[in-house]
Amino acid sequence: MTTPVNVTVTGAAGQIGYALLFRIASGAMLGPDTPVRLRLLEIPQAVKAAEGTAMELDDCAFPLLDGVDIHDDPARGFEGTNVALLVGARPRGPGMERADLLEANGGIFGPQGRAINDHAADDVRVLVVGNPANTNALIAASHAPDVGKDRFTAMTRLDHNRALSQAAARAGVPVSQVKRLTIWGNHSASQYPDLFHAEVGGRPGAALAVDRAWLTEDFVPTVAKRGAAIIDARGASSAASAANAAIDHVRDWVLGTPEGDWTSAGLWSTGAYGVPEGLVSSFPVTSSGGAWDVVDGLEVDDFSRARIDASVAELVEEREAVRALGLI
Ligand code: NAX
Repeated sequence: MTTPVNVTVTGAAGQIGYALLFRIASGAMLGPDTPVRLRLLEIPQAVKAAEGTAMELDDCAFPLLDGVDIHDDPARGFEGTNVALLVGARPRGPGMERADLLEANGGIFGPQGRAINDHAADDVRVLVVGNPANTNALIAASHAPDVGKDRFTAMTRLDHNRALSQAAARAGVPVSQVKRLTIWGNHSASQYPDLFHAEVGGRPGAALAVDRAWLTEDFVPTVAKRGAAIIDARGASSAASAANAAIDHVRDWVLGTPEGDWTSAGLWSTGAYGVPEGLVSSFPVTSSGGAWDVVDGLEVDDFSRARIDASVAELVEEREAVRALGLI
């Protein structure tokens, strides 16, 4: 049997963790030939609940699952980690200011970045799911000076999948016929889902975008505010769809994106499309050979430019705020 891949999941006892772990252990993330060893990282109060989840993992008798360890110490939780899914985060409580939220999360993602730097495997790949995901990824990467910045990513795949589904419904085609959509910017309400380079049911996405009222009053806000709509309907935030998006993100990163298509991921900017260097922003991306590449050469018209710039401006503001708090 090949050596198992070490996968660390933080916030493993939470609702996304519960939707994620069983799929990783079944082989949905790294493929049917790759055994996995799971490391669940939780806060001490949630370790017992994580133990319950580990018992259920045992009870599934997954042939690919080499073992499950539970930790409340990041140094141990990231020991030898090849894939780190940073899901656990501090939610915004009642009356909490944005600076308090950023500070609380800095207290989580700074030490986790440091622990990844010191203890993870050389080929570590990090996906930050916990919100504010882009800025949490920036904080973690900033505390891991020995790890390449391209190893830290933030999840915008759920937004991407939501946009695929909305575009397919509008055009009346199966979701598999929507390609080359892009989420730009921040995983927040300011994100910009871009149809202009997409192909929808064999036709240019621009043909759908011709209906500007639909584009600006329906498509863009429906995708950007979908998280709130789910909370409204379900009484709880997206969990299974978020776990599914995390699986999609890591699978594509490791195994590659399909020929002729691309996806979206929050990456450390090297300045592409005018996004300032050192922000973790969502881009159109392909993956091959285990590395992401930003799709280059796309023409960005004034309509898209204004929306990308607005979301990037929010990321700049978040970076300034965490800088002022001494978190990066
Ligand atoms: P839950 O509150 O159900 O679970 C969070 C878990 O994290 C808890 O078990 C908690 O004990 C644990 N945790 C807290 N601090 C920790 C630490 N320092 N180390 C390890 N574990 C820690 O939240 P859940 O619904 O699972 O959501 C998790 C995060 O995903 C939230 O920040 C949420 O906002 C974010 N989301 C991000 C999405 C994205 O597209 N990027 C979409 C879904 C989701 O909203």
